[in-house]
This record gives sequence, structure tokens and C-alpha cells, in this order.
Amino acid sequence: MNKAIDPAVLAVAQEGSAHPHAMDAYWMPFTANRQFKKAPRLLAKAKDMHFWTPEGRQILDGIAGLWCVNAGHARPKIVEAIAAQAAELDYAPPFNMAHPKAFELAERLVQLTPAGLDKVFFTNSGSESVDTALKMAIAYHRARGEGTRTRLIGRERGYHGVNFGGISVGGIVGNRKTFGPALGGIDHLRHTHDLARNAYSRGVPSHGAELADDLERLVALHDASTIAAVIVEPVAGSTGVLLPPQGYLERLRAICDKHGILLIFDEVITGFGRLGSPFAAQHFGVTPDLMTVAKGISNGCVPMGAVFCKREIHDVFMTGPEHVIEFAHGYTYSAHPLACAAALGTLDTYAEEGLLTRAAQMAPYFEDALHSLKGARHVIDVRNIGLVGGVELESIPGLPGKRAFDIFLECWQRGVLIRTTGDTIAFSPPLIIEKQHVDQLVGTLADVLRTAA
Ligand code: PXG
Repeated sequence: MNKAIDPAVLAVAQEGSAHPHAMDAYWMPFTANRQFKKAPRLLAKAKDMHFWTPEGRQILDGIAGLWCVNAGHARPKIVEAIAAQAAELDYAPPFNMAHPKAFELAERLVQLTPAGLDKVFFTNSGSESVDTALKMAIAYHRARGEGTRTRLIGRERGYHGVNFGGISVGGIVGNRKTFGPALGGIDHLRHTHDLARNAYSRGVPSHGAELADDLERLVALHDASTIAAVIVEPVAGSTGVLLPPQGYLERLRAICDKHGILLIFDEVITGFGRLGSPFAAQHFGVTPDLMTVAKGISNGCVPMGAVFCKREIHDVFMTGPEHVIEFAHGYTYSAHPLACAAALGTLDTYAEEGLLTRAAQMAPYFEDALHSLKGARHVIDVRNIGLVGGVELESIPGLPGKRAFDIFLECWQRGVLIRTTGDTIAFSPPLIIEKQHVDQLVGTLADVLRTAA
């Protein structure tokens, strides 16, 4: 049937672009769309520690984009690598085929991981890495003859992305409210956030290692023979910068070992230098069996994620007939050439500038600056580790999240980009940050808090 063509559509088709200010079509992710479109915050350009708006206003990036631009914006090695790759080999199918940079990147990556984590499977996001790791864990147990081990254990207040596996092991009440029960056969450890005992800890808090014993409770309830894996963020980022109590991760590791349960660290935020070591596993001296990453692997420039696993886990899959696909999983864009090029440029930049350990040098200054906010209006806790900071505010009764979001808007007006989660303000700046940037980030927040409702 012929439909009359809308003249506006025709104009777009002929001119090749929509009206530059049209905002109707784009349904924005994790955004209050109607509020945003009434007062848009647009970013037009970025370099090193800064964004610029289309009007040319400079914004200091206090959150590395979204916890991902660890080397800072528009770094030359990365930009050049992506451009050259796009011209040379834009795409290569990753199933039954490969391109050289995928192997080169994998070899480079496993030199950075804790000893033993020397196999890597590529994905395109943190959410995909999480679902990949969960599937790998279940398939591993089945391949070694323990097919009853299918249960997955997450933790309250955990964030593991937005896919069905990730929201199932995650501990976000809104996901269960909105999207239904998701996967069955899941249980959760208690979260470790304890303001009464641990407020204003510098670095990891002293109290709460015993919360790892919650895993023993779940083993007693479900039996170890039904449990495949436990997944936790070594430091929970997007649910409010929650640090592991001293000794907690060690205890979790020991209980997993005792019961043959795989331990998965979700290092999507903590990976690639955020805490001052390449990975949180090294920072805490606890090695998981599987480790999920994304974000900083490619400096946020081209989407990429990965799952690292122990050689023993990988090898269990490599036992059947050689012509059979060992792990029936993967994505059209796994090890995409542009992502591999971006990641190689990123690793070069990290290495040349010592960025994977730079957070350790900057941490004391960052910690002192953040803790100067103790006593500021509305502040009820300050948390920090490496180059991650959390400033928790007392909520406005009945309006959770509103106080922090209003402060986010005011900081934006004053040229500083922060992130809020509930009523916690999060900092996670590019690892190239200098002291004067720390002063500006914390100073702006201190000024805004003075007059905040
Ligand atoms: N695991 C963890 C620990 C994450 O932090 C994901 C998985 C999912 O990654 P993708 O690439 O699928 O988004 C994340 C993502 C925030 C915020 O506001 C944090 C994330 C994503 C969006 C917002 O702190 N982390």
C-alpha cells in the first residue's frame, strides 16, 4: 500500500540529516528522558581530563566518562590505532576465523592478570562479560561431571549489568520490582555496607569480614553440590562505592575453595588500574577463578569486554572430539578489530605512562581531599580506595536520590562532572588526574554542599 510521504521525512531523506535539535526519537538509557529533554546536557568534545559542551563550556571529568576512560580522553595512541584499523580491516568474523590483533591482545592482557588467569574470552560490554562468566561456570561443572552445580550466588547491592543473568545475581531491588523474577536458582549474600561501625573509614573498613560466612549459611541451605559460583564486585561501584571489609575477600575465597565453588570477581570497574594495581585481585591479594572486565580494557573508546579464567577451567572444556565447538557461546562482535586496536593502544598508553599503578601514588592526596568533606552539610560518610571515592549524603525524607541528583546538576553548572547513585556521590576520575584537578573536584562539591537543600 502506498502511503503519503510526510514532507518532513522527505526533507530528512533528501538532506541526509534530521533537524539538528530534534530530540524526539532517541530513547535514552538510564536517564529521566522527559526531564533531560527539557534541559539537555550535551557533550561535544573531549580531551584528557575534560569535556566541552557544544557552547564551548569546559567540564572537568570526575568520573572517567562512566568509570571507563581510565587513560583520559582522545589519547593519541588510541585514536591512531582505531583510525588505522578501520581503514585496514574493519571487521572479521570471530567464529571459525580470527585476525592477528585478537591473539596479540589476548597475550598482552594475560601478562597483566594475576598468575593462573591466563585464558581470555572476548565480549563487548560488562553485561555480556557477566553473563559469559556465569555460563562458563555452569558449563565447567557440567563438563567435569558435576552437572548438578547450577546455582549462582550474588550479593545484595551487587551490580552486574543489565542482562538477565546479571540482574539475577545482582542485588538491585528495582530490577526485581520492574523485570520480574528473571533466572531461577539464585541466592544472595548479605551486603557489607555498615555505616554504624565503619563510617569515615580510610580505605577498607575494619568491620565485617564475618559477613563472608553468609556463604556457609547458603551452603547449609542449598548444599554445595548445587552451587556453581559466587560473583561479587571486589569494590561495588555503581551501588555506592562499597568497600570490602578487611579480610572479607580472603574469607570468601577460602569458603569457595572448601566447597568447590567457583569465585568470580566482577572487575568491570576495578579492572585496569582503578585501585592502583592492574586488577583488584592483585590489590587485595585474592585470586578469583574467573574475572569479568570491560570499560578500561579499551579506555571506553570502542565497546569491549572480556572474561579471564584459570587455565584449569579452560582445559576442562578441551577434552571432547577436536572438531566439536567446546563452548557454544560468543558474539558477532567478540574481539572486533576496532576494539582490539583500541585496547592495544590503551595498553600501550597505560604502560608508557605507568597508569595501572598511578592510582596508588595519587590515593593519599585524593583520600585527604575527600575526607576534608567530613562535617560538611548533609555528609554522613566518606569512602575511598585508589582513585574511587564515595561521599554519602543523608537523604531528603521520602525523596531518595533527589539531594544527590540536585547536587550533580549544580556541579555540572559549575563545570564538574560527578556521578550519583542513590544519595551517594561517586568520583572515579581518569587515572591521569593531577592534584589541581582533585582540588577542583572536591572544592566544587564542598561549595555546592554549603548551599545544597
Ligand atoms: N559489572 C559491573 C561491576 C559494572 O559496574 C557492569 C557490570 C555492566 O557493564 P556494561 O558495559 O554492560 O554497562 C557494570 C557497569 C554507574 C554505572 O552509574 C555503572 C555501570 C554502568 C552504568 C552506570 O555507576 N557499570
